[in-house]
Amino acid sequence: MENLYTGAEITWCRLCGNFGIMGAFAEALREISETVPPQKVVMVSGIGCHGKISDYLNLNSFYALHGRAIPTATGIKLANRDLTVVCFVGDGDVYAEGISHLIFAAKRNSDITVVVHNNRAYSLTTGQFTPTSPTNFRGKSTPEGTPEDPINPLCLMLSAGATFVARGYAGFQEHLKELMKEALLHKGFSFIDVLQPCVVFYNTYDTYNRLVYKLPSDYDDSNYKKAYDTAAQWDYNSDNTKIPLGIFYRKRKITYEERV
Ligand SMILES: Cc1ncc(C[n+]2csc(CCOP(=O)(O)OP(=O)(O)O)c2C)c(N)n1
Ligand code: SF4
Repeated sequence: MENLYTGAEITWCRLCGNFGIMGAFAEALREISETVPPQKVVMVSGIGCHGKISDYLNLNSFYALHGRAIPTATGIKLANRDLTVVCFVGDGDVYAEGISHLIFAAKRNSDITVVVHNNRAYSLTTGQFTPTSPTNFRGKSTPEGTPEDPINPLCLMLSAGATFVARGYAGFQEHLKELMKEALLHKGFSFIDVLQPCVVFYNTYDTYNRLVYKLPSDYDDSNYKKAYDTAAQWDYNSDNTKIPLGIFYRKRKITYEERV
């Protein structure tokens, strides 16, 4: 396989979690390139620090509008069913402005993969709070702390009908690569929320390094109720509850493209 990187200058901050996400994806693609040839892959990114991944990887790519990566991706997939379509989106991008698109793509079981760079801040625009920021998060738009509680995106996706629901951590690149391979090969709507520390506006490395753990190898990912309970385990406002990582739920179900 040819070099996957374009050689464009990378302007992410040193130690940004986006490096772990891009590295995991490039390696995942390399390992499944016989099944999923890179020329059949399309990346669709949102607008934000995360979106620059489209500049750095030498793949077919589309910079969508902020919040609109998913409808772009579902359209590409519907019209070109032999393509593997992957969205790289931010938590501000997809859990705020683009939330309805995320819910409907999961509901329809559109055969795309969504990777969320969840740094829990709008970072490109210098640190406003997003739907996953903890209560009292202090940023440019909330100097006295946000008065809102965070959402739990995994519970949301399970409720909406996603057929592959996972959480990864940018600090565990090898583990994230395995999640990405499974997500790309899954037929149906695949969702990976990736904990992505932003070293400038919300540096969560120490907290995550202390709290994350991998789901055990005998975890049953076909059990919906168990998946929901496991997803609800992490209290987004707590610095003490453990954070499970892995594939929470997986199910084969007729896709939107198969139905239409
Ligand atoms: C329609 C629209 N709304 C708002 C913006 C301004 N905007 C650009 S990037 C951004 C924040 C991105 O935050 P997030 O999606 O969390 O990505 P990050 O920068 O953290 O990777 C916003 C609000 C825009 N470009 N277009
Ligand atoms: S501001 Fe945060 S998210 Fe953006 S490149 Fe820097 S560390 Fe990464």
